[in-house]
Amino acid sequence: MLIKTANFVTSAAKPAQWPEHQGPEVAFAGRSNVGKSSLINTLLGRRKLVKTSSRPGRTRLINFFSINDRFMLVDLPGYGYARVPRAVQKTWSPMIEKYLLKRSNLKGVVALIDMRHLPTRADHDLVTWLEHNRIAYQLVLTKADKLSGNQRRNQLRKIADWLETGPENLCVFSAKTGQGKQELWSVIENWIEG
Ligand SMILES: Nc1nc2c(ncn2[C@@H]2O[C@H](COP(=O)(O)OP(=O)(O)OP(=O)(O)O)[C@@H](O)[C@H]2O)c(=O)[nH]1
Ligand SMILES: [Mg+2]
Repeated sequence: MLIKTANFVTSAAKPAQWPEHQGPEVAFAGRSNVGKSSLINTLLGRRKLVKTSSRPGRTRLINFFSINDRFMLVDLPGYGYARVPRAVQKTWSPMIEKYLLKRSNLKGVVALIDMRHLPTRADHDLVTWLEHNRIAYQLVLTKADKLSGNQRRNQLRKIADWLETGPENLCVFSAKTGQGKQELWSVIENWIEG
């Protein structure tokens, strides 16, 4: 994918704030700190377009980015971060759920899981929920650079087992080395062209 332009469009807390449809959309979901914002920056080859942070809970609103004036990438707030105030947590999941269910130009969801750990209950719930609602998704294992080759192979198999899927359905990714970037782009291209 040749990125000619990548621009922040808006942040939204509620549907009225979603931007008007501008072609197809792909969203990025996963636990706080899993690397959603970093992954988007890596895909776009822009180091600082999307704000990232070593502290979980950085992204609190739904952020829309317009790419090549043709499609949008959507950075979602992370789930499952206990230290965010309860009141804030409570507004998060309905906000995300509404977006995923009602956004008619949404073509697919990239679901991120930290490769160093087994998926949490919340990760599992997200996958089940996406399947139940027939939303196309691609699983991505993040932070692959933090593991050795052997550890990567082991974790890939374990996580696939845990999610009751095959390792070929998991895209191994690193925002640091760019591993998995082309593979993920081809999935996204299929969604936005299909
Ligand atoms: N080594 C390494 N670090 C990563 C990778 N991806 C993300 N990180 C680091 O993990 C931390 C969290 O990354 P973010 O991209 O902000 O995570 P997020 O999922 O957007 O987090 P929230 O917005 O809080 O939900 C940052 O310190 C990143 O630098 C990766 O592939 N490799
Ligand atoms: Mg983020």
